Amino acid sequence: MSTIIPAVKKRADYRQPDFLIDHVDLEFTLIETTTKVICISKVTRNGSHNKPLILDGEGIQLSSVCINGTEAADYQQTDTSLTIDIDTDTFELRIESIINPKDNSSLEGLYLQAGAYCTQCEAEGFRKITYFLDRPDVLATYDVKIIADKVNFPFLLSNGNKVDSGDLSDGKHWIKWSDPFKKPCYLFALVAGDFDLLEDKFVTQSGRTIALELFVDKGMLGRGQHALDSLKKAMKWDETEFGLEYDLDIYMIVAVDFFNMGAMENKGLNVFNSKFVLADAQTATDEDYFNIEAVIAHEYFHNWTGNRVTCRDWFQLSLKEGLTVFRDQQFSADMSSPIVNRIQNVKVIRERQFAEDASAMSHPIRPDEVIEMNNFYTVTVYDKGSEVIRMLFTLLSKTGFLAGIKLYFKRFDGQAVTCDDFVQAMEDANDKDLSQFRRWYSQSGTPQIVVTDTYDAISKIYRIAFEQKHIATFEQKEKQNLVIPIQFSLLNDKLESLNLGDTDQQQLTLELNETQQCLEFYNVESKPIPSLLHGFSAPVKVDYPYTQQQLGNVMLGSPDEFARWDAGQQLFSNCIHNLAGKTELQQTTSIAETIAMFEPIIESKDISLALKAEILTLPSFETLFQQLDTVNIDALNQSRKQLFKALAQTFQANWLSHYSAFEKQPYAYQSQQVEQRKMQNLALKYLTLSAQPDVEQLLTQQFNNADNMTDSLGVLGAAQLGDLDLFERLMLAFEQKWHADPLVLDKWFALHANTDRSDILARISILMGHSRFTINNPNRVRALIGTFCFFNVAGFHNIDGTGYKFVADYLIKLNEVNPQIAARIITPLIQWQKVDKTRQQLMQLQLMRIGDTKGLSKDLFEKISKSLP
Ligand code: B3K
Ligand code: ZN
Repeated sequence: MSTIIPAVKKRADYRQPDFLIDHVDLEFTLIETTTKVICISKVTRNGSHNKPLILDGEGIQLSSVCINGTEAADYQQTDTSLTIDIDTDTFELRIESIINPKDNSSLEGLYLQAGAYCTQCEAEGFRKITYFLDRPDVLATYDVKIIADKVNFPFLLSNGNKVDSGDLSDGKHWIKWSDPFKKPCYLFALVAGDFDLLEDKFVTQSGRTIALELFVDKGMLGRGQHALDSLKKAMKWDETEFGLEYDLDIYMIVAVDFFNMGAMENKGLNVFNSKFVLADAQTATDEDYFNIEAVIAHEYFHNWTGNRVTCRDWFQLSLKEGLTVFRDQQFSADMSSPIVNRIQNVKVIRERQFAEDASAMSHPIRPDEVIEMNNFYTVTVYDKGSEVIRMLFTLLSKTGFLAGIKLYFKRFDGQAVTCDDFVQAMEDANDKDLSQFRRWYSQSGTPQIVVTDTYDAISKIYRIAFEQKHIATFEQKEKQNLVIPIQFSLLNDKLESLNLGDTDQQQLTLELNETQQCLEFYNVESKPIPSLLHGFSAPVKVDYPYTQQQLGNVMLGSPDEFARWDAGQQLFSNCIHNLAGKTELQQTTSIAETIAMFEPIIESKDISLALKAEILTLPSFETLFQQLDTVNIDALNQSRKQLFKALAQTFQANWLSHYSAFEKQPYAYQSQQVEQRKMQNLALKYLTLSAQPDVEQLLTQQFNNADNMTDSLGVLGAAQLGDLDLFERLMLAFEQKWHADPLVLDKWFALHANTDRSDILARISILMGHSRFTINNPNRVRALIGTFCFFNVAGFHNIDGTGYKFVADYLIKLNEVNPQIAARIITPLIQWQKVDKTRQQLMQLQLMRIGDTKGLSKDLFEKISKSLP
């Protein structure tokens, strides 16, 4: 690889900062390519030492350095730092410099895109704005003055409260903001532009009135209400559930079109990807509505878990992210269907987190080594991090968990702390030893729980043994036993749950902390079937030698809805994995037997529509992929399609009745309607696959009559799955209708990218030239290139290697524009460990090509160097 090797940072190397900054005065004069930044910091030496002050900075043109009002001469600059020799212990440091927001395509630091200035500082973007101690354990209050042209930038926003403003003679104006809460620089934000503004109020539990302001692109006001409503729900929920109230007098959210992630929790001024703000029935799907509510809540919840108590160093990222994801998941569950939510959470773990654990990028939720911090905003840190918090919630009970949270804020409000500090608070508040549980923070990998059981008909004793197994991960060979809460129940052959305790207790939680633990049950009349891992009580894989018949019983009889869904998924998975290599007759029989087990589900009137739709949805290719050690991609893809089709044909009549079961109502994002649309659109997919004679008519009708995006996309998805010519016609009509709406067009780009046709690469190349496509916008790149990479199995993994090469070519270009997005999209390419040798070599070849790129970013370097053998 052609690069100078970037430095590895280690968690164990943490040292307190040599200097502290407790107040910052910033002044920005916004000019496209020459923005002037004046940063005045009140600096104090931390402890007694004579080390110099070393500030971080990247791509900054330094104009002057003054100490206590006098120009300093004694400083040295490198590409990434400014070292100032100083022997005073407390001083005022004034740094004036120039930056270029217009040419900043990395969307990190201060950038100008689509006529608006915007910042993104987490994790280490503040150093692209000014020389500073860019680390989360330096907490300061900020006063910020922004000066800009008044016509083009009527809104000048920053953190905290607006304290002053004025006009200047040259058509410019200025606004001054003051944030009274101490914060690390990663929570700093500035936005300047012209927006439409949606305003509202929230009265807190203590009676304070908070001004809510939502800034959207001109003309988008009608799409902001759902986000604002979601914010109010989140504010209320955090008061009721966690007793946490908002602290500033104003809460602002700005939606921008150019953004690397979903959103950012800057103090009092959240910046959002417009995808997670804007919604109306015509342009947003039910899923979009759901995600907006969840992301708005997530960023809001950060105000306490992240901002008031923040991270000591970036290795502790899960301190705020794992906890905040857990909080947003609980919120979403309370706002809609808990079971559908839990299933979605688990899919993320099984499809993506297990994949990360099995790859060269495996890391514990609290990583030990990092080259580029942006590479660690991962499903492991976020979603497995949330599962770890959830296990604490299970082990300590809701009351115990909330007591721990209370103590955590009492101890650490206003500080930058560690994951250990968090666990300590949980431990102290509950008087429970969590020393072994702490290993979840330091150990990577997916534990496997092997369950075996025996039944003795004479003594009527049932024994069930749980064993935890840990396989080595790429970066960590030695593993230790964890504390794993396993919730389970036992079913008899009449599908009744056995009583497992003294009282009427159907479910037990085993705290598995040894290699193997065995439980005994007496007076058991016949051999029961265990229903395991209720609610996905731990992020593990469970291995029990179920027969298909037993799985069928768990699916029908378990008292836990998650376990019922999971059993159904295992039934499907087993069937799919066992198809290859069988004769045609054997295949037909096995498929028919599996499908027959779902008859009571599809015909059930008792089961909720949401759960029914989930049970009748096949496991994704990604989930199936993660269940195997080595994968024959073509066979797996083929077998999944085979079962899909058979399911469509066998239940054709049921699909038709499900499709037509509900009366059409005007669109509302409301649980019952959401569930009905979900079922209808699932049925439509199956009807299309079953080659239902009048299906084209059904599709066209729904497409033409749809008053909402969920139903329109439902048609396109079905037509695509059925490989119908109609698909192309409808796509054309869709594009004509939505040409001017980039967020909607992203859905169209993504559908194209996921098409299973031999001309897929030509198709994507043409779309790259589409007038609305630009490599500079992460949403467009994710929609087109990201979708191809992550979801188009046949195209990406084409055995001729063209898919890999295509992606590599693109990533080489994207490396120069936006390294963060390039490093996200490369994920499927570095996950070559489970595919066949031929593909492994083809993938590695492309990784080497990218690795040889001149000017390779740290982001890509880290992933490629780890993944190449
Ligand atoms: N904290 C931000 C993510 C920042 C990502 C930096 N590459 C959003 C969130 O998790 O809420
Ligand atoms: Zn977050």
